[in-house]
Amino acid sequence: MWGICSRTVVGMAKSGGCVRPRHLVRPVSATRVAGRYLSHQRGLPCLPVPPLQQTCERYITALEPIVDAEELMHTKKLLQEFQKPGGLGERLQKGLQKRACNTDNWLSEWWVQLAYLDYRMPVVVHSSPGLVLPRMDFNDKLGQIRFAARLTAGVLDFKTMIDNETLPVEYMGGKPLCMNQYYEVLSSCRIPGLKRDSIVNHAKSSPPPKHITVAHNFQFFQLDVYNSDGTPLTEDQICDQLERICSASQEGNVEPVGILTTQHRDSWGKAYLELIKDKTNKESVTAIQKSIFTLCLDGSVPQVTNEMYRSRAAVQMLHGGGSQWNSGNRWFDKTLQFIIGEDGTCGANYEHAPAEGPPIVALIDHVVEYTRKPETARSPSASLPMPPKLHFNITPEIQTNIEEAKRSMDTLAQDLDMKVIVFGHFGKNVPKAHKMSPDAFIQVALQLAFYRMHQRCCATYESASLRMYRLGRTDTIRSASSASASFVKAFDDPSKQNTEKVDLMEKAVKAHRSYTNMAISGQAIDRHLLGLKMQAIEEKLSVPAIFKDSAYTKALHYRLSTSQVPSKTDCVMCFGPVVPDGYGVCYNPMNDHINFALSSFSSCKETSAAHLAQAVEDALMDMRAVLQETPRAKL
Ligand code: COA
Ligand code: HC5
Repeated sequence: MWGICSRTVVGMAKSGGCVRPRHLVRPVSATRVAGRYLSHQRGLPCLPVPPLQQTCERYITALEPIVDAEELMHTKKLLQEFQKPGGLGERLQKGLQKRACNTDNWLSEWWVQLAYLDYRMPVVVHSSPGLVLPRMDFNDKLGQIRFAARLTAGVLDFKTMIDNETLPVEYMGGKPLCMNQYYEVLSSCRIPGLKRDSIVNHAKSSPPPKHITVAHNFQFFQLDVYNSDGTPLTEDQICDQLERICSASQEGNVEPVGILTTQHRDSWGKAYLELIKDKTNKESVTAIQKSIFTLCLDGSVPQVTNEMYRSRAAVQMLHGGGSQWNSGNRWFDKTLQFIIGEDGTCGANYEHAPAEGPPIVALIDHVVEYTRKPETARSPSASLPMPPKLHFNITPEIQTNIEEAKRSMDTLAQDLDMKVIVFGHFGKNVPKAHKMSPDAFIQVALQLAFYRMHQRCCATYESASLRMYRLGRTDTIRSASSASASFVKAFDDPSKQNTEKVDLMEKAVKAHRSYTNMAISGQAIDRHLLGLKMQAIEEKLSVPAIFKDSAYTKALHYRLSTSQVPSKTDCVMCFGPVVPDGYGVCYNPMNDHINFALSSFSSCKETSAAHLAQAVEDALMDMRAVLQETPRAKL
């Protein structure tokens, strides 16, 4: 089951300055033993544990723009106490270093537990991102089915690369990246628990799953996508099967069992136990969990103007639009759901626990390229058995849970405000021409936009990839810095000269890029601090005072939660805010334009996704204008 033949369970693997038994290298499936995957993974360095003093100093620096002077003084004192020789900090640091030597990645397991499996808010909006593809060229049921078949064939094509371990290794700044997440996204599913969820990955079971789940009119079907000889079904075969599924599920008056997966995780954990008491229900749920992915063939949705189209599509991908629309045509615990409407709308939703956005986007880029290939002529094929429907017996208790889930989903759908914009004036080209990092430029513009709207700086999160390290996930780039604060405060000050504004802009952009470099090389502060806290819990020590401090609470209250997710396809990714008075901002910078999805909660009177969208556009334009108007010293 651990997939490493005994011959290899000898010797030691040296990596990241830490010698440890080779058997601690991550378990892999038997099919991958001799593969390139394993040797690639073994060559990756381990995530370092940053020096304690460095983190404490950098933490203080990061707090400067977001807490007041008194709070800062207090935190400094707490940190002095924490760091003193022979103190708690040293002890925890040693514990962490030991953990780093005994695991493949000291952080990953803790991170998945804390950030995802222990997090009890609904995965919908609060955790699972959506992805919107450009509108496709179909506008009826037949077009929907044909496209869905093509897309499915494209995913299977990508899956072949995963199965054969022929996926090209990715690089960042010339360094190879961990490829593990690619092996976690297909045939896997989250399972609700009463207090904590778990993930199953059936890709590793023998034999691996051969079917996908199709959702249509709130009904689920098991569609085998491989022939008995192991070859994938052709696009035509899939198309025929999807037509049969749609014909067999025209009746719309069905209980939307899938909506249960939109619930608060504690409620869903309870409802799940109730649901799977019934043998048929359990078999149906298992079939969904095991399936390679879910294909959601959505019912019609309200038609909107072209200008509103992407925002509406983002909502469809993020939560399905509420119980009267498509929120019940999903199984949100499923790691990967492709969503296809009748009007050319197409995208995905993914459950975040097993992987970050970039591997999902790479898969989708491949699929889109595949769907753009010219159609092959239809070839006659042997008839296949009807894909079985996954039945559910609905008891009165389950019925009540469904009604409750509908209500809470509708409240959440009502509350989520989403604005997608294509900023068309420039993309990465302009900052590059000014010798600035495009990502840092966009982040500084976000700081300016927020400051203009709210007259203050806020704790800001940007995802940084830790995939340079084995099993690496993310750390936080804290985009609000003292340099960005000086810049945003000066920018609209009429007493300041343009030369000073440009100088402050450059400093802010450089500070952001240098934080980014620090984060991607495992030297940022957030995961280290989290690790120290977890180490205290693990050692059954009292939680250090620095974590009970009001500054720490403020530092983690991310009113701006942001992420850059680049793609080859001109698509846009989206997610919800992480605090009630916050914004979620996902952006995809292309060469000459930038796609943004901005979200907020309507229940918060202070925030507005549309206003932030406007403020971001203005900030980007104003920053370019000042750069163009101001001659700069040669760099
Ligand atoms: N002058 C000119 N060009 C510059 C420059 C400068 N000063 N600084 C950077 N550039 C160029 C880069 O060379 C790069 O060129 P390319 O377009 O040819 O690749 C481009 O500008 C983009 O660089 P930059 O904008 O600095 O950002 P990045 O691509 O390094 O990305 C992060 C920064 C933080 C987004 C990235 O490191 C990361 O971690 N990504 C993963 C995030 C993630 O996982 N998100 C999803 C979470 S689920
Ligand atoms: C389709 C890609 C969506 C990106 C999702 C993302 O950025 O998730 C972040 C993950 C992390 O660990 O930083 C979390 N965030 C949405 C809260 C920024």
